Amino acid sequence: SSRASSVLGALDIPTTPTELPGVYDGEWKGSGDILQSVCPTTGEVLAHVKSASPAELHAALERTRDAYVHFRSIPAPRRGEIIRQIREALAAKREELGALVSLEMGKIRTEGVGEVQEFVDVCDYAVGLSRMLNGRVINSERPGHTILEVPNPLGVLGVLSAFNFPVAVYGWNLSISMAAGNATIWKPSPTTPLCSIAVTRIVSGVLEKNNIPGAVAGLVTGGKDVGEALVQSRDVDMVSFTGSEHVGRIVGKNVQSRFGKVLLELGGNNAAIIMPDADLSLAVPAVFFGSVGTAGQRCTSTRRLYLHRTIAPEFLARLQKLYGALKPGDPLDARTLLGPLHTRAAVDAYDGAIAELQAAGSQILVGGARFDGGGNFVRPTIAVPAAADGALWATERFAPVLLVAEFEELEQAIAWNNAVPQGLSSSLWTRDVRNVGKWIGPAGSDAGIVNVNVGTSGAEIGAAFGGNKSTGWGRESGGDAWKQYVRWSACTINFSDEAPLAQGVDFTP
Ligand code: UN1
Repeated sequence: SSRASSVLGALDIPTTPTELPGVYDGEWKGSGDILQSVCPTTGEVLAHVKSASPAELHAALERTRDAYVHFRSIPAPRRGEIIRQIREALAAKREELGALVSLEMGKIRTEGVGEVQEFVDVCDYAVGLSRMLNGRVINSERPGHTILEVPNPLGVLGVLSAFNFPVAVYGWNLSISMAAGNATIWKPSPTTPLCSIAVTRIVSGVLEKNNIPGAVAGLVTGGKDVGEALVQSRDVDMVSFTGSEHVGRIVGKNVQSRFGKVLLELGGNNAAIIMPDADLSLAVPAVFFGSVGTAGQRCTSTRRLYLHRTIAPEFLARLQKLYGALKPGDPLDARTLLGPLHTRAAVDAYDGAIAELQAAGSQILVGGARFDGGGNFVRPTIAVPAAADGALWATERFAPVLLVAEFEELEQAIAWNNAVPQGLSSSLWTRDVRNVGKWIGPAGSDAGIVNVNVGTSGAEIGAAFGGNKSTGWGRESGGDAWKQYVRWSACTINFSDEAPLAQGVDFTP
């Protein structure tokens, strides 16, 4: 369609029937299985992408290792300068890349552009970090001795990313990994190959201009077989995986069994708790964005809503009003707030979730059915299950389905917040500082993200991002996340003329 070709044309991506090379390790290639990029809004095939054959994956891994050996010897601030140039190149294509995200993934325009901005932001962070990859000097118990904690580059990072953030999550990993002096090899979701090709073209352009091996930021598109080979390869020192708990469990075990490092970012089943003193004019729109934004397809989407009994009727009336005004539309159209689900399979899963809720006696307040016609559009749904806890609440449904329950005491709501296996994000709405203390303290939310008067989704890059429990405990982007992307050495150095043993041990023969 002309809609698609104008988005693709702006990034010099030819449209079907051309087959695009989907592998980059310094050169573009691809002779493996053909991946189809399908537009979730129209169902049209946007492109055919030639994925990595086993031999190409093998070669790419070798080149990535060589690239690491080259890259680790470049001083970190100089690496930062290259990240700065990547930041500039991405920012220059912010709108075009954002539109591609909307076209291929299906999220709305402002969120597609926002995702590119997230990559730009974390590049800025990584540029600064490149001058702050600091170790420590520790006092030794022995005279004339000093202990250093030294961070060195780790090696090769494998990034396996999900369809829902086809640009930003790679950005978090690549930028920090480059600052740390690693080479990175990316296996994106098989359903968003164009986003990964467009990003890699921009990044590789900068690398090539600076005479840096392209395999510092390699790309291997492909399906399960390519992902498995990456996960099992001893050439990959750390695997950063974003996706389902089911696959994450397999990835985690595999990497662990060869004693590699693994960073998991798995399911979210995030709750918002609304206290009676909350400012509803802020809380209602925040829950609306959290549950319906990205059509409910963020790891951080709001999936559970706990309302204090006294404000529940008013809150629900106001929320339902916002839901009622939502219309599905083309995510490329700047006025659209509700885009499609990413795949037909996701629409089927939505249907299944609604059927499951109904069978368990839940009351459907709004939504409850897909939209007829083309595209993967479904009605955002608010449901009140028969019980306020139990199995229904424990699963992540990757669709705009919000479960609601009422509570009397904050302690009860916190107990429900913590009662699920997942632990990514959580949000409390109150103006009472005593509630805040409970919420962020030892008896508070057990999630990795614990917000107050801020919704569950839409985190900035400054803090480390990630979740606890079955979300996998991984941390990415800001904060201290970089410390996982290096190998640490404890170096005890003796400057003295004697060599005493620690702990006063005497081993004189
Ligand atoms: C994800 O859904 O995998 O906090 C990442 C957020 C975004 C990132 C979400 N900054 O919602």
